[in-house]
Amino acid sequence: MTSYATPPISPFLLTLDASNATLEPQGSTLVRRMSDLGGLFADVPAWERAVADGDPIVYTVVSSPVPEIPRELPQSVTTIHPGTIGGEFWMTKGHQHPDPQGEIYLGLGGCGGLLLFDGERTEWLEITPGVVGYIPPGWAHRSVNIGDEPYRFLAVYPGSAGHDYGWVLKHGMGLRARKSDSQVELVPFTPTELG
Ligand code: PAN
Ligand code: ZN
Repeated sequence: MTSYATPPISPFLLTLDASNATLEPQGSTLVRRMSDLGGLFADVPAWERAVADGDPIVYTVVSSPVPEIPRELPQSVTTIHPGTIGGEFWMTKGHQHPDPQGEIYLGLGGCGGLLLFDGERTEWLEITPGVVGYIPPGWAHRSVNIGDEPYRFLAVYPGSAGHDYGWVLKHGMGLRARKSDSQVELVPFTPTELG
């Protein structure tokens, strides 16, 4: 038998209810409200009004019990609610993996965009139920709900990857996803937006 510094957890079955975004067994749940998304939307006054006007839940992340430690392969289901701030679709904070590691997203419900940025190049992938988006190592990633119903996806990523949110605040994500005549309009970040 292989010996590990941190023993892996035991094999188990995970039951995924895609329409309710529940996992059984279930680990922790993260709730991100509008007030947690400071500095991310271009229209700051519109973001401030949304925070003052009930500070809605923008997205939740329900995790399985697999820990975020080296060699494990954690999973989680993200649900982003529909909405816009100053015309920009509701979205996740977005992050870079400090330990450059790949990740997959499987669409479960609704319609979303996966925005990828490696510091120079941007990619935009649209994800619907049954579609897998691949995030290569070194690409920061953000998810966007581009529909009128909750957008849900399963994420599977290496436990050593980590989550660096400061990278996105500093470098942006290359593009913003805006609603325009019921379509998605991708507009570049302006240099003055970046610190
Ligand atoms: C996902 C994300 C999740 C929430 O599980 O962590 O969708 O997005 P933020 O972490 O950007 O708030 C993932 O990419 N994990 O690595
Ligand atoms: Zn990630």
